[in-house]
Amino acid sequence: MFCFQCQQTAHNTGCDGKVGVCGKKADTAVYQDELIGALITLANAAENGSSTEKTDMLILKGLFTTITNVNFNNVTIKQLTEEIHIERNRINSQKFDDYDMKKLWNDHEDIRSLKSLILFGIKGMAAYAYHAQALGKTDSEVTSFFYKALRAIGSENDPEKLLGLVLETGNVNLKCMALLDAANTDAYGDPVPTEVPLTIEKGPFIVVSGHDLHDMKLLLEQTKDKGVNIYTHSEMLPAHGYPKLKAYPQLKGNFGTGWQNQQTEFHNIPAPILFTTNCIMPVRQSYCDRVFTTSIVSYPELVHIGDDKDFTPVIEKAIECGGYDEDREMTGMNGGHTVTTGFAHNAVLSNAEKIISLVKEGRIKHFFLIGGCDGASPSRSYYSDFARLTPPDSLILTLACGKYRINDMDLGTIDGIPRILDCGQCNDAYSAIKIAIALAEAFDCGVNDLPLTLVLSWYEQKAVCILLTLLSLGIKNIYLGPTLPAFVSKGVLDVLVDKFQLTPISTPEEDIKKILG
Ligand code: SF4
Ligand code: SF3
Repeated sequence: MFCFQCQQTAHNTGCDGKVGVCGKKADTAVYQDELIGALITLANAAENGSSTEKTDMLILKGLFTTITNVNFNNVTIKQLTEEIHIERNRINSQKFDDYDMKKLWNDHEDIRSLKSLILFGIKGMAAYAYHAQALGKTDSEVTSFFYKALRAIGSENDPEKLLGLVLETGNVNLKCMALLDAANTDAYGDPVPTEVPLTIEKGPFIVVSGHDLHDMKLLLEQTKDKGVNIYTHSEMLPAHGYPKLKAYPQLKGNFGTGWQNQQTEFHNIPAPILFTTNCIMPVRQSYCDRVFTTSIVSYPELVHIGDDKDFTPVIEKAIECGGYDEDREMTGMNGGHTVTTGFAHNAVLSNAEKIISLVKEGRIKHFFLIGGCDGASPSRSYYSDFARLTPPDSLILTLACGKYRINDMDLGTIDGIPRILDCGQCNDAYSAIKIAIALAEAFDCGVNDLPLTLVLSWYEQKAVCILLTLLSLGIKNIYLGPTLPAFVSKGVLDVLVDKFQLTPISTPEEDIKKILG
């Protein structure tokens, strides 16, 4: 096998043994490559063929399936590849051979690097497009870009053109995140600041992980008056901020911390867990009978909730497990008992005037965005240490699952505004961007002239598309860690450093000193 698409890749060069660091087996990696190869050919076949919404959907599903920690199931991966072949033959009667991904992995390292940025970027974007589609929103520019990018991965070899496509991936992803933002807020309202308990109340409950708010809504509807409580996990935490989800009294709080801690955190809880997207880790024997998957997530031998979204097996399992006998107090990674969320663009910008005057009065001197993906690497303590070192006259925006390193810290308030503001899921980077642009407009300067520093942690491919979005907006001096992507070659890194001053993190002390001068 060969795979180097995520941050924890072996030796920071690539997983090439019998099993990847994430637990993906060699044969699964091969089937995933074959799936992507089939998608590239499908995109080619669509060029002079008659693609339909079904073709578009297969592209989204195919890309999403190969994101890290989404699908470990050879059977469903092979089924999807077969569906793609059938679709290809349906839309174009010409004979095609699947693209061989080994060509890409063995290509010149700069070409491989640029194409990897595009491929991993569109994988992340496909997940966002899929969630938007679940709520009935599509965008033809976003849809057609998947085809264009896949074709380029198969055949474009001009580094300049590929670099242009790398930035275009970021640009189109901004539209895709805007689409998902519109889908989520149209369906469930604009998030409002919300304090979320970490205590698990006694009685049956279900833990819901992943990003899909539509699945969350359907489960809330199906657990109405059933005496089963719902707790968010990982990237589902921001669900608490949405008025139409918040309205369900059984949505009680959040369970657990970063996704990388799930194997210990799920080990003995008396409740089932539902995965709606990444990040599912290899499921241990001690809790495998309690894990359910839905939509694109797939894991051998687990019960999968199909497209009918009948969550009865999960609800029944919750009742069977029974939950705790007494309320169980839990804490976050820093010992806190609650976390807050819901500071998306609407909530923050409704306080814009106050924030602007606090800046003018010198009471807010700097903004940080500390966020992104979490992960197991011990060096990720950088992000919590960094947050602790930020001065009391600074505000911290955070987002995605990396926030679990900091979101239960009590860093105080500035004139009533909490110093840590959770914008939401990784796709809510859209909110952070909107906030930054609004601040730049208020101060009549560019985003790069604001006293704002982005300190990002990355793990999987959604982080890749978000990074590309930030670069496509011309945002400079981003601090990136815990390591630089293995798929960024020396030559491509030089370009990114030169053009955007992309900076690898060093130590929190040194970086803070450098940032605040
Ligand atoms: Fe390795 Fe990451 Fe690929 Fe898993 S997804 S095989 S950990 S590079
Ligand atoms: Fe997290 Fe997996 Fe990336 Fe949506 S859930 S950010 S790592």
